[in-house]
Amino acid sequence: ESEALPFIASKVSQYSCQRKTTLNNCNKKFTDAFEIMAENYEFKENEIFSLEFLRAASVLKFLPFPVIRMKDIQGLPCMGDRVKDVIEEIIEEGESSRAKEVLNDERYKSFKQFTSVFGVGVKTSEKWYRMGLRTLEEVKADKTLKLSKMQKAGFLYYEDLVSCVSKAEADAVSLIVRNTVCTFLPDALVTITGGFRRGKKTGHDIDFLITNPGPREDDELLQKGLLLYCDVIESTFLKEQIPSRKVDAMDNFQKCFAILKLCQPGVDNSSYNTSKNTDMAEVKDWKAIRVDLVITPFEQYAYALLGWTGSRQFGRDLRRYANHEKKMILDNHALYDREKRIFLKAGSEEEIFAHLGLDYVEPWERNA
Ligand code: TTP
Ligand code: MN
Ligand code: MN
Ligand code: MN
Repeated sequence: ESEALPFIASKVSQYSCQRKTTLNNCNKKFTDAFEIMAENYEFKENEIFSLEFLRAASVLKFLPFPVIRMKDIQGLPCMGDRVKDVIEEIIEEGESSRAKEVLNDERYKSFKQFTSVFGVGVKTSEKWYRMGLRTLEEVKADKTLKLSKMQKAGFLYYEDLVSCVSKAEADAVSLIVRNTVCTFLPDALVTITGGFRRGKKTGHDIDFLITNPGPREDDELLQKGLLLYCDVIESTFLKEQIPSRKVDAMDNFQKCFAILKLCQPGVDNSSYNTSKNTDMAEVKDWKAIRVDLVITPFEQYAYALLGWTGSRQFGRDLRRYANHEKKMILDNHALYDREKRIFLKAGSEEEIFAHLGLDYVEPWERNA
């Protein structure tokens, strides 16, 4: 079927859940700069400015043509003055001096390094930066620092974890997770979510959603011997709990931010064998891989699937749309109608979009 409608800028919704955003981004030059700006504001805990650039990036990712003059963005939503300044500079100079300044900024560079470690967020980075630490080498050398269990694992497997996860590795891990889950719960449903479900070819981790139809017997599922590191967070969800209205709502599922040991001599691990390991007798034939495992009750599966598929921006806009346009509250567990004061049940993502009065958006069109 052909959907070649003429493009009308003023008809573009400000909500990415009303747009179809594939991975074909013809404005990468702009969106890369916006994402650097947004990240810098995130490091400064300026959520408003950060979201402004993330929303603008999301709009340009959706545009079916590359922006070449200012006229091209006329009428588009989310194009504030700060955003326009960056666009104008890139059109005129080929690059943004503001984004370049950020990339050369000492604080940004340190935060970028610190947050690349599993278990280190903005708060920890801030603490280390205030102590005068600037590089990961300096952090590692500082024996007075008390690292969390998660951060210790992050440093231990650092090289593996910063290298991207490939689709082939995701498929291999998927087999392992499925087989293991199956020995505990033969009827369980295991689904890859996150970036890989949206069609991405690489990721920083692999996200899994696990649900078991019927009675709940999944309590011991996450203690299963194949994990190098596993921090199990017990479910804190209370029945009939009103969804959270926060922009970046965390959920209360039992989950596990894990590191899995993928033993696979077939997988390309040339990067390990080239460096310092060459003269050692043993060649590393495994790779540490970040895996998020989320266990959901069967009734909440559709909501969890929608939330964990992302993208992050798509999820933010779904919740913002529900809240501001429909007087409903959406999170990874449920959808609550504030006016009718009822929970809206859903057995599939399609039903959730229908509850919200939205056209269905396929996972590969949620790369907002
Ligand atoms: P991520 O795994 O962080 O992101 P991604 O899979 O889109 O991309 P990457 O390749 O970098 O891994 O998160 C996946 C989705 O899960 C994201 O849309 C946000 C959602 N999520 C929650 O809903 N709750 C949580 O607690 C976390 C950590 C993520
Ligand atoms: Mn992911
Ligand atoms: Mn990520
Ligand atoms: Mn994840």
